[in-house]
Amino acid sequence: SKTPVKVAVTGAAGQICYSLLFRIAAGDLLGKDQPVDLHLLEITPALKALEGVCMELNDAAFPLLNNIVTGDDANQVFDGVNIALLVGAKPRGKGMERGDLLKDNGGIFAPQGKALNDNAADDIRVLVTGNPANTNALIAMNNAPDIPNERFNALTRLDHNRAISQLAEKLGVAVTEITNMTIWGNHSATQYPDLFNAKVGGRNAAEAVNDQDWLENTFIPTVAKRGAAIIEARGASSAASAASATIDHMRDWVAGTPQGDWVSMSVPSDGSYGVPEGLISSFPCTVSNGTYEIVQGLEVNEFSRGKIDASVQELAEERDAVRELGLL
Ligand code: NAX
Repeated sequence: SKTPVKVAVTGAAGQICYSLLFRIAAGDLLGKDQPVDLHLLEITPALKALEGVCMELNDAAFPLLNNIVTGDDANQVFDGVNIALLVGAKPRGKGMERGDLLKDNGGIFAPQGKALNDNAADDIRVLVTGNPANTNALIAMNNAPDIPNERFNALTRLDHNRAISQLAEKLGVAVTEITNMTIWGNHSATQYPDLFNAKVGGRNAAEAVNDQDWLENTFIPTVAKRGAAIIEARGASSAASAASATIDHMRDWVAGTPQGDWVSMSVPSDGSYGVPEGLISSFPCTVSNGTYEIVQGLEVNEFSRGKIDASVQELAEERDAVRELGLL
């Protein structure tokens, strides 16, 4: 039988992980024939709650779940891991300044980047879900000099999936009819979901919609503010859908994207589409043989250009702020 893949997950006692860990153990991440070891990191006060989650994981008797490692020491928990899903982060409290948020998260993602650098397996792939995801990924990447930069991604797949769902609903088609969706920029309210390069049943999505007012004033803000709408409705932030998107991103990074389609991944920019190198920004990406590439040559019209530039500008400001804090 296959050697188990070691999957590290942080924030393991939190609400996203209450869905995510069970999906991984069920084989949704790496396939129904691939055993997994879960390496679960939490902060000390949450270790008791994590013990409860582990009891439930064991109670599910997942055939693919080979072993569980838990702890509050990143150097131990990240030992030999092949995949790291960095979900745990410091949420923005009431009245908290953005600078404080970046600083608190820097205190998490700088040491975790270093711990990955020093302990993870050579083939380590890192996906950051914890917010501010793009900048947290940038901090981790900059604190892991021995891991190639392209191994650090951030999650914009939930935004991508939300955009597909909203468009399918608008046009009254199945989500499977929607392809070539792109989220550009930051996982934040400035993100840009692009219908000009998306397709519906093979046809251009912006043309199929044929309603610039809906595109600009309903579609984009609905996708960008969906997180707040979930909180308003559920009384808690999106968790199962965020877990599902985290699975989607890493599964596709490992197993590849379908022919003719692409997915949105926040990856270190190589300068494509005018996004400065050194930022981790969302792009349309294809994956084959475990390696992703930014899709080249897409048309960026004037409307799209303005939206992408605004979101990338925000990423640059976040980078400058964490650089000033000495986190890069
Ligand atoms: P929870 O507050 O339920 O869980 C977070 C967990 O992380 C807690 O158990 C906490 O103890 C743990 N934690 C804190 N610091 C840690 C550290 N240094 N090491 C290990 N664990 C640590 O939050 P949850 O709803 O699970 O969300 C987790 C993160 O995902 C948040 O930052 C949230 O903003 C972010 N999200 C990102 C999304 C995306 O699309 N990129 C969407 C969903 C979600 O909002």
